[in-house]
Formats: sequence, structure tokens, C-alpha cells
Amino acid sequence: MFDNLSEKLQRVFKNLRGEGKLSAENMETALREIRMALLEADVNFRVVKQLIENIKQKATGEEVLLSLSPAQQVVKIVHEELIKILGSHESKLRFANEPPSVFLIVGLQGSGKTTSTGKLARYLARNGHRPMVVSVDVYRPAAREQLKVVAREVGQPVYEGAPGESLPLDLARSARRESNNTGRDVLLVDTAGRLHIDEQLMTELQELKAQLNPVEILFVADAMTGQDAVKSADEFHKRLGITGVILTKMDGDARGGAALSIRHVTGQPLKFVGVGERLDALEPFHPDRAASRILGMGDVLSLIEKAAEQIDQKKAVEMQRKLLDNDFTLEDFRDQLRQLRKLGPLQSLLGMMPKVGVLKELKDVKVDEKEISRVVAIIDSMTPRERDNHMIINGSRRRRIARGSGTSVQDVNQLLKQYAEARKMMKMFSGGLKGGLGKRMGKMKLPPGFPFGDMPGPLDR
Ligand SMILES: Nc1nc2c(ncn2[C@@H]2O[C@H](COP(=O)(O)OP(=O)(O)OP(=O)(O)O)[C@@H](O)[C@H]2O)c(=O)[nH]1
Ligand SMILES: [Mg+2]
Repeated sequence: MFDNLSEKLQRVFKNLRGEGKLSAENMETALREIRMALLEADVNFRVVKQLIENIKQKATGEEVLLSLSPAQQVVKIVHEELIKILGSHESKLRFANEPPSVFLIVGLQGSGKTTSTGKLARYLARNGHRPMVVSVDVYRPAAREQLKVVAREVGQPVYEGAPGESLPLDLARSARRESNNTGRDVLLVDTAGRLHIDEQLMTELQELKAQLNPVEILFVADAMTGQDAVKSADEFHKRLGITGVILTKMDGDARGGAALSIRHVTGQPLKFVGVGERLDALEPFHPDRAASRILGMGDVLSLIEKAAEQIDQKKAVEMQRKLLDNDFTLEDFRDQLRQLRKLGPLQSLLGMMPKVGVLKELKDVKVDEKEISRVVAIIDSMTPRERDNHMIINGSRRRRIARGSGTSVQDVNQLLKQYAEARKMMKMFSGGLKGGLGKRMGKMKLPPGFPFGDMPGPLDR
């Protein structure tokens, strides 16, 4: 996600880093390069124009802080403007005053509607709702069966229709009644897709809208189709009035043009992104985090949240606090390694981490269970005091720990080094964006192995 753009923008900032002052010339060059990078990422030209204008205005305006270096200033400005164009704050789902809230899931053929309906049902159920799903795709024989399978997988009920019930409107109305009768508070209506926007589809969707009075009409689009996704979202919005967008297949989209354009072009927010085929691969979209990710600052918050979903809640909150207070001990490090096995595909986690330096090479790493066990064994061989304060682990303690864990002193040294680097790294993040974001960006260099990678440790290249 956003990999290409991220790489290019970081190159622009790097070039600026050598400059002593922000001048008309170096700003001109930087703006030209940023513009190119955005266009190459397939961002809508109107969005690019607006962004560049805003950046230029800010960079030459009074807001420029003399205390920051040119690179720092530009990073700060681009970060702010990216957030603005992406929609400033997370766009939450809306719910009706009187349940069930009906969500219409619409979009072109193959965009990911049925999969997203299942993902959304899972997401809602995990967030205190009681969803029900129904497919009104009566055109493709297997379509309703597909939703049934997906619903079963996420453990949520599906309205299958009475015998002979085969009209979209009938199915939807009965499903709403069924939701009411069974105390379900959200009804997700998976609709049929077409190759192109055609009159028949639009008429059907307009009727569904009129009859069901949905609180959300979510347009599902394939991020990999880039500006085509933006165009069809715009068209659907003009004909139907959508309330938000789900961009799917972001896991396969290195450019991110659709994600960056859709809000500005349609005026409707990007609410969720699909990041894989699995039914847990759906994330609420956070403009600020996306902007940080684009600028290579990783997405530590999403990482923590993802961990929180898998790990027990209390622990996650504690972990977050520890990260912020830089109170992250070796014991926490060990806990994290243990949790790592639960977290699912490592790739998607790596994608959320800062893309500076070494991580780029870590794309295809696989978790090596044996290595994790070894690190865990080393930490297990420490005393509680040592785990709490790694500074006291001197030479003789290192030898004892190595013996106790059946490893070598080098292994212990290596682990301690990684841990120290990881702490340093976290300290940088915990400072937040305010006050000296640029300063941090300039110095930021991922330690080998942050937080788990690039070692002859738990990860194997
Ligand atoms: N990699 C990836 N694949 C996805 C994602 N979302 C959906 N897919 C895949 O896209 C394909 C189409 O998904 P569907 O959910 O069937 O799409 P649809 O819009 O319901 O299709 P129609 O009902 O035929 O219009 C499936 O193979 C999904 O597994 C995603 O976020 N990432
Ligand atoms: Mg479908």
C-alpha cells in the first residue's frame, strides 16, 4: 500500500536534506518532484493540482518555521496537506435511530462486494453489533450461495429467502423483517454487480434505496483499477448518492492513486480498506495514519490496534502505554514475540511499519518459529530484575544467560542490541508528530531488527 509513492516522496525529502535554507529554487524543484510522484502514483490530476497549490502556499506563507530545516518543513507541510485531502478524520459508520440499520453494498462486478459484506459483518459483530446479511444478487446462480459461505465463516446469520422468493426487493424486505424479528441491529445487503454502470442496475439500486431507506450506501471499488475506481465511484454517487467507499485489494496496490483521490473527487469518505482475501483483512481508514504511512513513518497505531484485536485487550492497552512511556522491558519484548505467532501474515504487519531503510528488504521474510523460541529462551533465562532493566546485564550475567538458554554469548549480545535499538525507535515514535516531526524524520533509521526483523534472530531472510 502506497509503497511506490512513499519511496519517491522520501527521495524528494532526502534531496532537500542537504539544503541549508528553503529557497524559491529548491522549493520549486521539490514541488515539481512531489507533483511527478503523485501523478505516477495515479492520483487524480485535480487532486494533485490542489495538493501542490496548498503545499506551495503553505511553504511560502508565514507558517514556515525558521527553526526547521527545509526537509523538515516540507515533510510537515506535505503531511498536513495529505491528511486534509484524505479527509482529516476517520469516517465512522452511521446507524439508524431505529434498528435495523440497513447498509447497501454496491459496486461493479468483481470489486469485492460479497467478500466485503462478510468482512463488515465480522467487523460489526466484533464491535458490539448484531448483523445479518442478505444477498439480492439473483442474477448469478452461485452469488447467494457465496454469501452464505462467507457468512458461515464469520459466524453471522444470513437471510436465505423463502421458497420461490427471487426478486431483489422481496428478498431485501423479508430480510429486514427477519432482522427485526430476530433482534439483529444491522442488515447488510449485498447487491449484484455489473461490468459497467447500466440503467437496469441503477434502477434496481434506486428502488432498493427507496424501499429500504439505508443509512449507509457503501460503494465497493477495486483499488487496483486506480482512476477507474474513482470515476465509477463518482458516477454511482451522482446517480445513487453513496455515503462512503470501501477500497478493496489495497494489498495489491502499490500506488494508492484511488485512495488518495476518491474523497476529493466524490466528496464522500473512504471508510474502509480491504487488505487481503481473508475475512479479517478489513481496516477502518484513518487519514492521518495513511499520511504517515505514505511519508514512511509507518503506521504504529494500526499495528498496535491489530495486535489489540488478537491479543487480549488489557495487554494491548498496557503495551500502548509502555510504548508511549518508553517503559518497554525485555519481558514485554518476549511477550510480543510470543504474540507474533498469533498475528497472522507478517507481511501485512511489516507494511504498517516505517519504510525507512532495512524494512524494504524484509518484504519476503517468513517467521521462523525456531528463532523466536530461541529468543524467548534467552529472555526466559534472565532473572526478573534483568528483564526489567537490561542495563545491569554485564559480561558474567551474559555468560550465565547463554548457558541457561543453550545459546552463545553472541546470541545474547545480539538480542540485547536489538532490544536497545527497538526501545530507541519507540522513543522516537512516542514523541509524536508535534514538535520536531521533521527532526525525527531526518535522523530516523531503522535499527536492524526493529522490532523483530532482520536478525539471525526470530526472522529468517
Ligand atoms: N487480495 C484481495 N482480494 C480481495 C479483496 N477483496 C476481495 N478480494 C477478492 O476479489 C474477488 C472478488 O470478490 P467478490 O467479493 O466475489 O466480488 P463481488 O463484487 O461480490 O463480485 P460480483 O458479485 O461478481 O459482482 C475474490 O476472489 C475475493 O477474494 C481484498 O481486499 N484483497
Ligand atoms: Mg458478489
